[in-house]
Amino acid sequence: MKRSYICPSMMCADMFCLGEAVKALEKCGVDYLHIDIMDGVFVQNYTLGTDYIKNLHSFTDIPLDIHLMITDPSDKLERFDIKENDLVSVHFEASNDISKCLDYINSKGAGAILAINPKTPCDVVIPYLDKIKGVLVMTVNPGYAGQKLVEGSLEKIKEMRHLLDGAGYENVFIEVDGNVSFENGVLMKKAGADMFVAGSSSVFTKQMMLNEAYSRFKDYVK
Ligand code: S6P
Ligand code: MG
Repeated sequence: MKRSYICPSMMCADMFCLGEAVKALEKCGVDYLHIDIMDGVFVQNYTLGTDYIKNLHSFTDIPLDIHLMITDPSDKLERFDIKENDLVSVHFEASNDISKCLDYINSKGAGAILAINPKTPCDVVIPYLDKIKGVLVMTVNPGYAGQKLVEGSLEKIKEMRHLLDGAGYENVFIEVDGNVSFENGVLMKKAGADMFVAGSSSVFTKQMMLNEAYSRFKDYVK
């Protein structure tokens, strides 16, 4: 059984207690902090930005999993403080030049991820398999936390795993993002997901303390 990676989604953290949340997540030993960057164009919402990433890098050694929901990222990637060991995902639907984006991310020593929206078919990733560490299968339409899982998401994860394995890319991981609740996490893992973006429906649930929710989620998806 492959190891699972957990990435708490920082847009779901209480912004007034951000430092405490990051320290608690350090203690938990989380793998990555998931950082949602939205530009109000590719998606309707605006969230975190370049300064947030820079400040977080100086505050913690936890690597970042930067999810860029912005139009034409190839023109903008240089504005982001990307460190070695970070992961950076660009959306297939948003990119004017995907190869250029992936090459740039790889040149920084970070891991490149290609993200696809729920309606985008799995096979669009095929031309890029040599350049990516993972694919990000969105299981909600990007833009907001707290949404319901899009129907067909589990089948899509299975299809993606089948496609990757069939093409000889067993090492390319599958990240899932959107309503990755405790229960959905288990089903997503079974379907072939390796990396779990944990937001308001799991690690940042209001029902329990952050460290308690994290260790519970870890038990569910391990
Ligand atoms: C959504 C964004 C996500 C959310 C996460 C929230 O566009 O990319 O990373 O922050 O999905 O998790 P939840 O459990 O509230 O759906
Ligand atoms: Mg995200």
